Amino acid sequence: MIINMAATMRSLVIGCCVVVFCFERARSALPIVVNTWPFTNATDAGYNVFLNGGSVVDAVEKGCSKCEVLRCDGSVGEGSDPDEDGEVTLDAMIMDGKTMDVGSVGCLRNISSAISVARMVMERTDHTLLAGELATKFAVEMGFKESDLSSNKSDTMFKQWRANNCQPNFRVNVSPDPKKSCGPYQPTESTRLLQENSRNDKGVGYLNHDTIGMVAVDKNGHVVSGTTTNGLNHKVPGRVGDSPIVGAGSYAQNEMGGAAATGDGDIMMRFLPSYTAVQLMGSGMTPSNAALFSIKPIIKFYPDFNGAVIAVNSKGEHGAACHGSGIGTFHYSVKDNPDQVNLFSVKCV
Ligand code: SD4
Repeated sequence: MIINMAATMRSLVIGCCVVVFCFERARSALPIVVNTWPFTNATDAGYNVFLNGGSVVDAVEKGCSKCEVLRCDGSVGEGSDPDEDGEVTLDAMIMDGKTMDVGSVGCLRNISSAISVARMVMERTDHTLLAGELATKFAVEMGFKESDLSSNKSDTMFKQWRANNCQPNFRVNVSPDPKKSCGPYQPTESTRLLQENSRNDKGVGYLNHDTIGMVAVDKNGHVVSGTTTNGLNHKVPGRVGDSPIVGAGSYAQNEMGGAAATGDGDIMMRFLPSYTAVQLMGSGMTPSNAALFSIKPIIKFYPDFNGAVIAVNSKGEHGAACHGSGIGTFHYSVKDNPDQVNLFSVKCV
């Protein structure tokens, strides 16, 4: 259910844009830009592309780029959430719902503009996903500059984590005991049961909003989705999350809509929630219900999972759903008029 963030509608100026906390039913107006979390500068940047006559693909790229450059919330993009070795790597994707073309990058090293590299994969190759070191090589060929993605913040996060015996971490069934010690690790003989697969002790229950997921629809109903993120803090080096995976991090299909996810990607990517939400909207479900039903199967298997999905149909109606005490209430940003960004909230189920 979409809820009110205030008893009466309130507006304030955040950065360059007017933000209004909304509570009425999600209306439809095109063009529209919708993104996860209150990253209103990104929403604004995406919508400005439409005002300047740009395409919906440009809108999603520019909107997501804005968060990479601003490091929205101090945690999207470079400079935060290092892996176990202290390195920051990025995941991103962009999907064009008109052509069903996709470009994505996973575990991208040393290139800060991951969403733009993803767009290059979409437009300059016949592939869908490039990963790691060789995705960096591709980016350099396409004219991107290499740079160190770490920062004082990520270095401090890494040092503190090491000082805390590398807690929490994502290792299981290894020795020494990963709940007590840093690596290097070796596999143990035994393996654990699914029921023991708690996620809250990994720190993923306390999201630091290190991902932006965006859906934009132009005035002709052309739908595009995108994501960009540094993934999860202290991830195992080489880890690729849900954000660059088609149907998991985001999905777009004209005449149906678009969706994007945020949260515990290792779990979410097993259920393709963005794909599910878009298909449900295609069969007539409201965006709010489509988002809700896309996360229900996840909850069944992982009752302590934390995550959220935004959904926008091709008419510009939107909704969201979330789960988990680590989020509680999920906020997302919408811009469907030149004057203001609207912030919507949903209580997690
Ligand atoms: C991931 N889904 O890599 C991302 C993390 C995220 O807000 O969304 N954080 O698992």
